[in-house]
Amino acid sequence: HAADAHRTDLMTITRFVLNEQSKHPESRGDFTILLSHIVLGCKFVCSAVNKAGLAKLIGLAGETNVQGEEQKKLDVLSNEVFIKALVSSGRTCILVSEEDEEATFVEPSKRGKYCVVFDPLDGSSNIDCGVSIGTIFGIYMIKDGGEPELEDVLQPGKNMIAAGYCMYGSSCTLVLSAGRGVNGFTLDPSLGEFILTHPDIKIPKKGKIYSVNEGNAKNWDGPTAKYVEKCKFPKDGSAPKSLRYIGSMVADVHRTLLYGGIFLYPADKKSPNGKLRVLYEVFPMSFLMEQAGGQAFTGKQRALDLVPKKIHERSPIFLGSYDDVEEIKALYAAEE
Ligand code: AHM
Ligand code: MG
Repeated sequence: HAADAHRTDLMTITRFVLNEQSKHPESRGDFTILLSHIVLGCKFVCSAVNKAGLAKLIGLAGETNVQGEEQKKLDVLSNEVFIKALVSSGRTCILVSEEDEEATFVEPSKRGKYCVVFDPLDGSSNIDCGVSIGTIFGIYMIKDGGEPELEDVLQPGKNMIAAGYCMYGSSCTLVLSAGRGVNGFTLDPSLGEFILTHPDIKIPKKGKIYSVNEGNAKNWDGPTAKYVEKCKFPKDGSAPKSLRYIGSMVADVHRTLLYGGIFLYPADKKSPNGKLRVLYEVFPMSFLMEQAGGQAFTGKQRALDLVPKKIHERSPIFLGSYDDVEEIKALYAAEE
């Protein structure tokens, strides 16, 4: 009976990815191994995030940890865990992390063919008040042959072979695309396994929510200002949109993916390239949006067509439901 099968025939993320990979005879399980190391990093961060408040209480009670050193900050700790997990997978050659100025080139004996770009703990302003935060990652394949070079990670987002995020929220949710749709998995803490809970996610064609830091409105450009005005005072007889803004990209994008609508971090006079980073924020989320049937636009072009020149480059971004992004594209087209 279907419900029983559901409870006893568990589709873990590893099983899911193995199934997918088995459709490709050339695959040797490398991607599955890489992913299991990313998943390990996510589980570690999830457990650290859940204990963060507690650790502080222990600190206040006057205790120090074993080495007597100060608690490492959660974002620094998360970065170390991901770097070590990725290097030890033996499947990576270049790592780019938001936390590290320079890219990490994996030593030859531990090298594999994948390049991983990631933000180990995004939304750090939300850590101390217990609001959702997340990890974002994107995966490229090294270009043919030769030594790994920075060029290998300065590829347009459309060349990514996979992307995803893990949200540390009321539950721990991992959303992944390897280029054949988007699937969501929820961590079952009693099993320590991510179980498929959101198969084949499709974003609604149009949404009722817009998500932006309106505190920057004074410095917006024309099309962004016009768009947000339209959300609040629609002239076509439709209902105004609701505003939701968490200030954690993973949480804002996750809601947008499931409920529809638009998330924007536009350019403004103070930050002409917006705030979010191309490689490990804009690209992975744009990849997921397109795979779910939505769109991602920079104000000038399709986000995944962008070719980054520097690893920590930023770009404005508008992403979400297909029809909602069409509207902002039309406003930018009208400017030209
Ligand atoms: P961070 O990498 O320093 O955490 O900044 C990225 C975060 C995103 O999660 C979020 O979308 C954005 O910054 C919010 O920025 P703002 O506080 O300017 O609205
Ligand atoms: Mg970030």
